[in-house]
Amino acid sequence: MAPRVLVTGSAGQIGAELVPHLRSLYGKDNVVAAIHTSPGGPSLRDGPLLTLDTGNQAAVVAALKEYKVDTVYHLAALLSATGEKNPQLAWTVNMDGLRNVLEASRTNGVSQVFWPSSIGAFGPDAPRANAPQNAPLTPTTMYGVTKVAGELLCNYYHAKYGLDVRCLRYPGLISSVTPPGGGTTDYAVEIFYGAIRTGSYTCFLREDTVLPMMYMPDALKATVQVMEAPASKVPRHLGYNLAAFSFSAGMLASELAKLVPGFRVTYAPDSRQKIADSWPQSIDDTEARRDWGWEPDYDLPGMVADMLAKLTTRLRPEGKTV
Ligand code: AKB
Repeated sequence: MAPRVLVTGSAGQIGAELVPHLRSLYGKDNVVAAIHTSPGGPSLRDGPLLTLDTGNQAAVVAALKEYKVDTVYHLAALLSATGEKNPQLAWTVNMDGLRNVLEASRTNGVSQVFWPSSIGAFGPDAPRANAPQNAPLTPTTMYGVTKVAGELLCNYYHAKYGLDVRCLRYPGLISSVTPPGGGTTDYAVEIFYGAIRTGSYTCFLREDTVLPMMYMPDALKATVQVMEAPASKVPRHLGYNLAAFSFSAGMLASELAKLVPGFRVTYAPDSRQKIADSWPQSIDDTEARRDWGWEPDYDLPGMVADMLAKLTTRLRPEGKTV
């Protein structure tokens, strides 16, 4: 039987693609998209859609009951750069929302919860290269603090109440659907818009900044894979390290320039550089591969070619110049 799913943060970077993906797998009526401040795109409107503030536990409970939900993907959160501008709000949105969802879930018969952690959980004490699963987690951003505390809370709910919470540490995600918003890795999406619209881009990170990244189709694949794996294959309820490829801003610019002749990138690092410098450059995801068979499909050239083709079609319909 198909799960009855609630996705919070449906208008966000992951939600905007995860909702249509889950609806294609489980049926439109079985996936409820919850939005908060942003209305979200048309793809959310071909199934149940509701406005939900995850800061309000009673409202979360009401949504679970109304739609007879048994599986929650709790994606509503502030990202790293927005979080550093307003750390108190980041704590409130990211932590109160998670606690409310976990508590509402365990008291209302929800059997599975997915929650996204991030490479933001790492800090300067983790090795820069191939950060292992059990590296010290000492983030220097409020976003990272909420990711570490959130992982611990997920793990607690599993140990104390038996709630089946599953959690991935996503790398920077690159989406052809959702415009970037509030992340440190957003440059890797913005750069495509620059290449297509003006043939140029000013990058807010240094050219040599290397970060772990992943194309959204792989992130969707990993998310569904970890959620559908039998419980015996998912012994970890803290976040699983997850990796696809790592590149520097300069490497991405060069790869794009192969397909967009004359593409020019300049570099003007801002406050987000400090956040990027506190994260590892690459991630060891051996446990995800071993436990539930994780394997990415896209490498850097594959992602760039696909992303460019999809965005070009969207931004320049019928060959018109934007
Ligand atoms: C961000 O940049 O804040 C996110 C992340 C790496 O978690 N994309």
